[in-house]
Amino acid sequence: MSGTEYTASDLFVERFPDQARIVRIAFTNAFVALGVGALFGVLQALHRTEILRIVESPTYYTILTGHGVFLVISFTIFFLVGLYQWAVTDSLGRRPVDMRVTWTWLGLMSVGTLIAAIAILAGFLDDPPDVLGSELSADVLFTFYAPLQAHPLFYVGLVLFVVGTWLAGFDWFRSWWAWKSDNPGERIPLPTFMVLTTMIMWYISSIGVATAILAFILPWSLGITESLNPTLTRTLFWYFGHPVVYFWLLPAYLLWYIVLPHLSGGRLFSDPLARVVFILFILLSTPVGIHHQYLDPGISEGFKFIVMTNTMFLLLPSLLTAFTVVASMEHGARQRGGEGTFGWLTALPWRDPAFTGMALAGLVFAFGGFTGIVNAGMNINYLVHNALWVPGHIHTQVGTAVALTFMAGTYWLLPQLTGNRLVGRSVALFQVVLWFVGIIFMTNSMYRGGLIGMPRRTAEPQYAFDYEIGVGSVTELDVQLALGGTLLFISTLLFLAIVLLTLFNNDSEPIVDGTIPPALSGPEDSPRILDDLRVWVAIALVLVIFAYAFPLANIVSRGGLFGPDISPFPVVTDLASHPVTVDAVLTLQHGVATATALIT
Ligand code: HEM
Ligand SMILES: [Cu+2]
Repeated sequence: MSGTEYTASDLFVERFPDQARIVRIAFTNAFVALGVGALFGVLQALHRTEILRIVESPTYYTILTGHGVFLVISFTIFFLVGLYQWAVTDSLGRRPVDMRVTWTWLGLMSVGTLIAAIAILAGFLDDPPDVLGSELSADVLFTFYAPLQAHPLFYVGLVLFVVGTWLAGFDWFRSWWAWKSDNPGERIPLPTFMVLTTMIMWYISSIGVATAILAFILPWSLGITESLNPTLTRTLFWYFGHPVVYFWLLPAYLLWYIVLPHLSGGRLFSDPLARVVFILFILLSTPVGIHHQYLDPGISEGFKFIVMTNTMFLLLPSLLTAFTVVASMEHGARQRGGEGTFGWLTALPWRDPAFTGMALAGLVFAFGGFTGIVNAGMNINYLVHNALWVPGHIHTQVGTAVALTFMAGTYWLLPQLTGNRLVGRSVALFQVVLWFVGIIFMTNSMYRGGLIGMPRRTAEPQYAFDYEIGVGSVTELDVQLALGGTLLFISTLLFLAIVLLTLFNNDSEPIVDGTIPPALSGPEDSPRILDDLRVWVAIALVLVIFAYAFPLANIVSRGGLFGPDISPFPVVTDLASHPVTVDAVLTLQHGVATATALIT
């Protein structure tokens, strides 16, 4: 792999001190968000289960908004920009063209986060201050679409943050262009290839949320426009809301493809396959967002059905990844003397927290994948929609596959970014295993609770419901949820403590091998067209137009660009004047009764 012609003792921080500083700052922001998010997480777990309630139930929404936004926007994306800055610099072996650009995007993202965080945290005040003519508040959850409305500053913060990420992508493209003119005809080094393809996907998808905010939600929250079309903003949100999950996931993929094989003692199985996977994400991740709207009125079933089919194709890159990464691990284990059909598993470096964390994260990812298939199916989605099952799925995916991989990756990267030895390797090993155990308890409870109809996003899930449970009891589920959440919180604290102590451990010598061995099957084995990014952008845009032109045209023709005014509560349907609706309801009731009769 070009750009990596240095020996293991040449630490990243020694070769690129300024870039190491950028990565450290980005990681610090990420970890502060992780800490606050985890605290809010455990508060939710204990509140919902009525084990410990330190806030009033209405404040639950402030906590839930903070939990979602700090974790899935600040933690993941700050980690991403840090990791990608490292990956580009390391694999191209060069500094950014202009460091002022680098500092600018880091600054924009940090200021944006701060502004949005202030708007959210104001929710804890009894009497939030008036700013710019309206009360500071942002209890809108991380899916911040209408009819929920936040203070304008919340959206301004988000916009600054996203513009920061766009500029970061530009910075990395610029590094690559500069490298390309020095190395004409060479293949893009794999880590940089992953960064560039991720950013292309991000540009294509984040334009949706930018449009939703700038054209509709922000003017509406500022009082410039009277109303908006909620279906339109929801659809624009989910246009970005599905690909954003791959924005969280692809840095984890980068670590699985680049670092995990090396930690296993071997080499990546196939560089071309990794390239194909990242290109598949450019093509497939955006045209599927409507699968979050199966239950939304105003989008016809036909479009939903097409989207369901597209979604199933997304299994392909994940299955390819599972195959390649496991094959690379097996190769590594056999290099270390592992034998037999399964015996090689014991030859893996299970005492290395970086390895074990990533391997366990990958294992949990498989469960996330299976439950994702359930969510994606139009019919079974109706069963789990808005039930606790969904956070169960979320915590196996971004909450573990991503978060645990990031923590494990940090254990490998931190010594190279600081020049300090990792403090407490065995505590780190315990920490990643504790996360794994915690997530099993918490998501087991969430999945099962969801199946018996426990709602998500509520402080009072027990309110007026009697859950019919086949196995175990509701109390047992509650205990598991609270126990799992507490273990996760302790695990987070341990992680943060290890990171902090390592930062201050500066009279030590790091023991870490930062070189990345070339893949068994290198880029020369793949067609050059894979590196022609313009081709993939063009195809991706065509697919997006196919998937969205008709539904969007439909939504706008019915609800108008700025919509009918929305008055969310209470929604009154005058049944008498809608005989068709009455018919539909009666038919539905009849259908349900028949189905129940058939089952029982
Ligand atoms: C200390 C660890 C954590 C605990 C105890 C925890 C707990 C919870 C609980 C109990 C809920 C359900 C709230 C409800 O629907 O009423 C929830 C929701 C959620 N969690 Fe976590 N969580 C943790 C870590 C994470 C991480 C690391 C991520 C992502 C990186 C994450 C992302 C989310 C998201 C996106 C939701 C849904 C928010 C919404 O519905 O708006 N959580 N969490
Ligand atoms: Cu999705």
